[in-house]
Amino acid sequence: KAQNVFNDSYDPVEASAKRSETVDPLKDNFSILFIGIDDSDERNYKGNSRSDALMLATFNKDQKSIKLLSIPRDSYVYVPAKGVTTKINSAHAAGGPKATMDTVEELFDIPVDYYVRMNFNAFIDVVDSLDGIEVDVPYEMNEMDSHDKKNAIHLEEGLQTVNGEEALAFARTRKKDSDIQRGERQQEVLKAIMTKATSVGALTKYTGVMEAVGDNMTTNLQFSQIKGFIKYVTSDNGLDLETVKLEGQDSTISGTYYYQLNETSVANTKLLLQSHLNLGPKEVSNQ
Ligand code: C30
Repeated sequence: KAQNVFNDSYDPVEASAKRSETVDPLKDNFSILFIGIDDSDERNYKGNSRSDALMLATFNKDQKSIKLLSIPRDSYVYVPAKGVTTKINSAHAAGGPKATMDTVEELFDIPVDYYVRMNFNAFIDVVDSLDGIEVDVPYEMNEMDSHDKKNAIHLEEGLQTVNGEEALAFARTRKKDSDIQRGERQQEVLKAIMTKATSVGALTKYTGVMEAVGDNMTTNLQFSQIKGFIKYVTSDNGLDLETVKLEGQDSTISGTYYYQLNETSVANTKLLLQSHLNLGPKEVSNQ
């Protein structure tokens, strides 16, 4: 393993097969897959956790822009590590971040260069070390906390700064609407984290954040790369981040619930992401 401030967190994976040259997040366009897993100290699924929050961010260096796509956890897709079409969140249980990255690469035919994976505990630590994030709570809610204690978190409707536990409840709740709206809330959360992390003065907090998360977070990004690209995606006007949505519909196959992605929406998203990464035929190796 390379020398890194993350210590426990740094986990290099094989470079994407869809890249012919090494990517440098300080110079090139690149992508990061954010993986939130349904694991905590209490649950401790020991590697069999599922990726219940899955978001793909693409970064374009010339525009200094970010596109953030939420991929519904029940999406019915081909999972190469299992060799079958099934729920996307099972890829993580089958083969961790690498299997999840491979699945997303297959779905959109783009390279997934990096991942950041965290469980409930790391997520709370990140939000708390940023002194909370601002979100718009759509309705009053009573939700469980990270220890699965029922009704432990109460949030009023409206725009507010929430702490780590509250942000987790906001990112997990779905009973009053659906997993799709939950995915939109997760995009809002990640955008709020990035906004706060790129705000003036936040850089000094990073070391603390990274020490706090320990092995509750794993990533193949180096600390210096995170610090560097956060600066490079931020312009004087702040963060240019557009959220992207995948269309689909509820579907039951052999008695199991899936989210059937709309083919046109997948095709359009593929083109959007490929063009945002400025991929020519040369960079996409297996076409
Ligand atoms: C690198 C940069 C740019 C910056 C540095 C800062 C960093 C490192 C930022 C990264 C931030 C990341 C990685 C964010 C990840 C994305 C987010 C937003 C993650 C959210 C939190 C997280 C870690 C995981 C969330 C997982 C989710 C969405 C759900 C798991 C329901 C069951 C059966 C019931 C159960 C019920 C609820 C809440 N639960 O939670 O409870 O397992 O949800 O829907 O599976 O369960 O249904 O009926 O038993 O009680 O209703 P869950 P479920």
